[in-house]
Amino acid sequence: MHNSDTDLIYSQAHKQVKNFTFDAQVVEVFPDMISRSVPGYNTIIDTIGRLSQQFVQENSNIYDLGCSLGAASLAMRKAITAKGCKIIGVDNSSDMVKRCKMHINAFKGNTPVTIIEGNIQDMVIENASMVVLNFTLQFIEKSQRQALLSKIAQGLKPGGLLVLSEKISAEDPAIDKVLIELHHNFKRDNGYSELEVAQKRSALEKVMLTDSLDVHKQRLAQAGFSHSSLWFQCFNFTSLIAIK
Ligand code: GEK
Repeated sequence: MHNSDTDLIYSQAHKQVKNFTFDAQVVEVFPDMISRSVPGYNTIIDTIGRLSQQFVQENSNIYDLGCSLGAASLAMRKAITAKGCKIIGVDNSSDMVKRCKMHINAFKGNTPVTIIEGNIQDMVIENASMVVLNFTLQFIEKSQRQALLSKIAQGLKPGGLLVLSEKISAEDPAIDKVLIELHHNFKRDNGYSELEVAQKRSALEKVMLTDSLDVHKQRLAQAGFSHSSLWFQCFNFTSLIAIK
């Protein structure tokens, strides 16, 4: 039995699997899709809330880049105690932005949230005490990732925090294979069929390109972050914190 919010996008055989996009069909099932596909997603969202309580400074901006339906923005809005702050969520999918605005307005909170439709690569980041890239950098072209991280570091105040969550590839192919298999098992355990796992993999192949943990850490150092560390890993899904 499935209800209408269940992700069934790849449950039937597609003649040709198109590149994955964040369209209306995906938006409809997104909360179900992300929690059944990303191990630790809820833990990461909760922790982003906790980190915001710790790191958000008074009279500063908080950015949620690639905000989808605003889960991280909502977690931060609930947790922030600092005064005079503004949360800015950005996504370039108009279907996501439409639904995100409804979602945000359905909850109350003291910190104002503005949702903007746009490319995070064109956004000005300024007076920021916290920036979240929760599984978004992996959709940016590899050659443009350094520039984006450098811009974020420049827009952060001293002591400001970046949360960078990414699906990674392991340097060692033998380990990579094990992590991928564990992830596919996780999806099967969450009710995805063999066909769904295979078709989703091929839809993401060209639009989601993963880096190793080392590459992420080097980029963060190059961008000007003084400290960075992995704080979460489950299989090939990770989250890092970096402090300016
Ligand atoms: C969450 N952070 O639930 N500019 C703006 N948005 C973009 C861009 C871009 N260049 N590229 C991709 N996106 C969310 C989950 S999902 C991750 C993030 C996933 C957006 C895209 O439209 C989508 O909404 C989001 O980044 C990635 O905490 O689905 O694997």
